[in-house]
Amino acid sequence: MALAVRFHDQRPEDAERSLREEVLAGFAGQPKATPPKLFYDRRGSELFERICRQPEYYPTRTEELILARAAHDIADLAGQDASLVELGSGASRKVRLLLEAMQPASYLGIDLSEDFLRASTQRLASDYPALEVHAACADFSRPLTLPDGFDGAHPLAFFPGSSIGNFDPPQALALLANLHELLPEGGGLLIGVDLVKEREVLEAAYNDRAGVTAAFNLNLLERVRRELDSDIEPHQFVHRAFFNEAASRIEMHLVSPRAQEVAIEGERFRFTAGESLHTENSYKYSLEGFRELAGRAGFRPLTQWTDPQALFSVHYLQR
Ligand code: AVI
Repeated sequence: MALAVRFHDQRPEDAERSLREEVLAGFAGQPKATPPKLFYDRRGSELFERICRQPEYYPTRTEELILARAAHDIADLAGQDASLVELGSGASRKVRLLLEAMQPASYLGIDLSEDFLRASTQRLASDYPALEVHAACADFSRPLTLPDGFDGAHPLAFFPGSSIGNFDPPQALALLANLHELLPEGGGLLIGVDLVKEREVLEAAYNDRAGVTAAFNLNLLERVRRELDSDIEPHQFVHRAFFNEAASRIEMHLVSPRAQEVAIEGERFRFTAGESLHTENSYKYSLEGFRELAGRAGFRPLTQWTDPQALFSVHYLQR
């Protein structure tokens, strides 16, 4: 019989700007842009899971392959008494690879989405009855503290999926510095980072043939229509994703092919023909570029693993 999940509420006071505030500010901006976290309502999270299974979207399966091969080396680096702290998720096969190799006594999942966090940690608790499972509802891009028991025993923080890529470089540096602050001396950060590669491979990953990434992008406008008072017509916009080489990032946009005006919560926004709403950046790093960023945040890059085609990387950074 699994122990109950121990729940820690560390939500910041001003928790989240509402969808309404984010959307109104984003559509009023010049250029128009919204933060990628707005993708992830229930439908958006389901579409993201489907993106991860598309043949063109190499990051998920490649990171899994790397972790499957490196799991025992990772367990050795983390040491016998390591605990595991996962930033986000808890639902993936990836964390199970680590739990099985490391056999930690305790696991802590940190996520801002309470429903998701409760469901995923509960599943881990029933699948690993010997594991002490904790869940912290918190925003790990803000300062936070580890619950008792995690600060002493050399925690290994796990931040998979190249989620770091959705932060602009200054924000990515601040996030890494925050994680450095969170970990005690001797703790580690295991982080998945997508790599720069040929444009064709990158662009195909964000323009899958089944149209799942397009549906994921357009779901943002469906959300605006469902959850806010708006006459916006998602089918009047088209998905566009391309590699901006100078900035080393995939950009996702929703383009208005024609001039149009939309109303949201009583405000009107005009799109000229060809104008877009910029919905996401996904930064791609070189191995050296990422190590340098980690070093600036105070980490010591110990080792990193890639797949044979060098599509993706997993870095072990030491506090
Ligand atoms: C979650 N994040 C790392 C994904 C990425 O690749 O930037 C989100 C995504 N956007 C489109 N496809 C996947």
